[in-house]
Amino acid sequence: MLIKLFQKISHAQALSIVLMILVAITSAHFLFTGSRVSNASTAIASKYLGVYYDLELTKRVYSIEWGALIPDEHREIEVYVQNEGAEPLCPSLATDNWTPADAPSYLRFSWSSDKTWIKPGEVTTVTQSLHVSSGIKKVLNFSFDILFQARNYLIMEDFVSLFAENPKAKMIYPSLNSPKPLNCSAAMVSDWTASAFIFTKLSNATEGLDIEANFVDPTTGKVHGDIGTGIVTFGGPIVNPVVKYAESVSTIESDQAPIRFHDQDGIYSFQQRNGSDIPGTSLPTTVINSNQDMFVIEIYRDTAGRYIMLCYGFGWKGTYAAGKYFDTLIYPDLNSHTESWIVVKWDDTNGDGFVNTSKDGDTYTVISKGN
Ligand SMILES: [Ca+2]
Repeated sequence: MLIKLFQKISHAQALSIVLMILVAITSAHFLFTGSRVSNASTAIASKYLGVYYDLELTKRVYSIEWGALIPDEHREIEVYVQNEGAEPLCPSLATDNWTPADAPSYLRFSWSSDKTWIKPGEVTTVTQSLHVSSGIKKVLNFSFDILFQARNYLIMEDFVSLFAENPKAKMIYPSLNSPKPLNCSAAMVSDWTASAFIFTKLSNATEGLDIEANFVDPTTGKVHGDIGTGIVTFGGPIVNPVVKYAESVSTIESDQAPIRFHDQDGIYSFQQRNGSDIPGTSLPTTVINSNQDMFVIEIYRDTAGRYIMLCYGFGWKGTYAAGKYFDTLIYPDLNSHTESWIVVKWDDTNGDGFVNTSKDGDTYTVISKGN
């Protein structure tokens, strides 16, 4: 019918009819929504990140045009982010400078990335999403900055992607045997018991002992596994050669763990990788394995690109407490754990001689954390 109508009128008349229809549709749209939102974001990329509109990496992104938005609309814009640095990076996006200041109460920005980590030169697709609240009433303009940031260290929040869902995850147990690699002592069954708190969260892990040459090099204490392997192990440097290697001052720095065990004449403490003391972490051996202990949980990436998670206390109770602490207080709230390492003191507050969770009466005090 429309074609027949057009045949009976001039070209100019047809054009004006089309315009009238368009205006009618647009007006109806405005009437229906009651408001119209349009604007853009300034894109600010940190050093070592290149942000592009195209996969060929020819058009750099300086701003994101959100265009016209209506209430309850969800808009997604994809960009390509390249690692222009020399080491793997984990991208993360943040927002800043919202105008008006209360805009985040009706505009929700979120983002996702195809890859958690991008190798040097590699590209990941980042999807930016903006959702407009259905309750927005007034016509307004907005603007905000999008900060493309990156970090080169791991944080607890990465646990799911780097360990729990990693098809190349390994759980290495310090064996009860002796002799062992690096002259480590025989471990205790409690180190294994503590491991269960994490092992149950790993969907694809293989298990092995520190005396198995395909898990740990018997001469160096270095773990085996190609890039991307996620390794979890419990027990400290006295019983665990993986930890002993990671804490040795003779180990190359890029293979060293962030935190180090220190024994000063029977006073145990934790130090940073650079040898500086961490205040508040000293405990005499007389209270360890009795009613107090101190433990560390830490994750880092080694030179070969393996992800490593170490958990241990000064004594066996501290190691067990580390497992319970991760299970009950870190894992359920991973998103708020942006630290690479955490040192916690355990107290047997309910005096039963056993390691209980905080709900069951014992006390856990965060002494220090960082990345
Ligand atoms: Ca207790």
